[in-house]
Amino acid sequence: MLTDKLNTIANYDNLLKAYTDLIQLKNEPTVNGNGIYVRYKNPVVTNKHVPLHWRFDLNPATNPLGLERIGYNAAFNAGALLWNGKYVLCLRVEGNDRKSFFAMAESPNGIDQFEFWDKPCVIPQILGNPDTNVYDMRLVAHEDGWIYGIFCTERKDPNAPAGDTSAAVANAGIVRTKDLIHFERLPDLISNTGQQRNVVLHPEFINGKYAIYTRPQDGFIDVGSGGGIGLGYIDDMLNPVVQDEKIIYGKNYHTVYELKNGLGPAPIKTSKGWLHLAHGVRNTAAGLRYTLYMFMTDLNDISKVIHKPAGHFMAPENEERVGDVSNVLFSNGWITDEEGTVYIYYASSDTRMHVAVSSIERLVDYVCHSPEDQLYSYGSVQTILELITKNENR
Ligand code: M1P
Repeated sequence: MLTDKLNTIANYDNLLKAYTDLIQLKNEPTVNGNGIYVRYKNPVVTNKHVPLHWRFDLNPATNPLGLERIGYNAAFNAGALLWNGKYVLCLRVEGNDRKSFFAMAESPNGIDQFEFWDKPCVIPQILGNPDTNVYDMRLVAHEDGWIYGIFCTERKDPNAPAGDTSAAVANAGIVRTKDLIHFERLPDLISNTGQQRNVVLHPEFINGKYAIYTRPQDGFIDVGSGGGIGLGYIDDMLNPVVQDEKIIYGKNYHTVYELKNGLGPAPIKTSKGWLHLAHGVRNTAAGLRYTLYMFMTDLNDISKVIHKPAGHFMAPENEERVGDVSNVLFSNGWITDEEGTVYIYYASSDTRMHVAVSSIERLVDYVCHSPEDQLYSYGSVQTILELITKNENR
């Protein structure tokens, strides 16, 4: 049979060549007129980057037809860290079985040649309360000396009515590590709200406490009366009770974060303030639309938003618009290096990872000098007229 010929284990040589070619593929910047960032052409990690030894039984005796034994649907929503001189992503890899898990991939330059480490991450389980699904890791090198990983842990809703096999509860799972290989599981976040997603640890102590950004929500998808980006404080990460949780950046009518929002990676400290990247969600006739937006908080009061440019910073473009959950950009990882270059890792449509490159200087300029949303069309026109007048008088 033709299929037998195609699927023999000899086919492995072809697969290996395709895989090696993919890993070695050079990336290149695309042309972008906004001056704020440059997108790179190729996705940096996809499900095709998953190593062959995670997919195939390579023993011809037990896999004479050379069939793929485990399939992978997507690789997206990665946390990021500069680690031992390498650009490391902690990816959400989703198997064909729909379960997500974490796996590290590293690149020598941050823009291409990302290769998965030999094995996926093993996240210890909480006794008697296993995670059904885990995703969206935020990696933070905290000033206490640990690297924390905060991720979403999802479990079936124990109060779901009989026959409802979809209702779930989301909360923040927490691990810490010194080497990105061995993880210590800490208790899940303890907060007053029903559910939490998009929880991020601030990298520095604030008045001797851990500061944590939250996203309280009433339901699994709908934030309901909750929502917004919250900020609270934790005394001890071994007993992570959130105190004084307050919304610092709420959802707002007729903005790109009208329906819900959530913080992306941990903020970057600059001389002007803390730079934040977040996602905002609005509803459309075609479903939810996720875009990325930025804001800045005060160096002396991290609960105070001091700059918030109007609208999205990045929105899905071209192929980015299509995937498992279309019309979505999501980011939970960025890296800044000693030169002040910023590598913004973002996923498109819950399917693949990309990179856009900017600098602290450009991002601070963008956040501090782009006009704010006036929240009505007349106000937008006034903002445009101000710029036109300024240009006429220059
Ligand atoms: O499908 C889009 C995103 O939806 C969720 O994000 P949020 O809680 O802000 O709606 C997450 O499941 C995220 O992983 C996903 O990319």
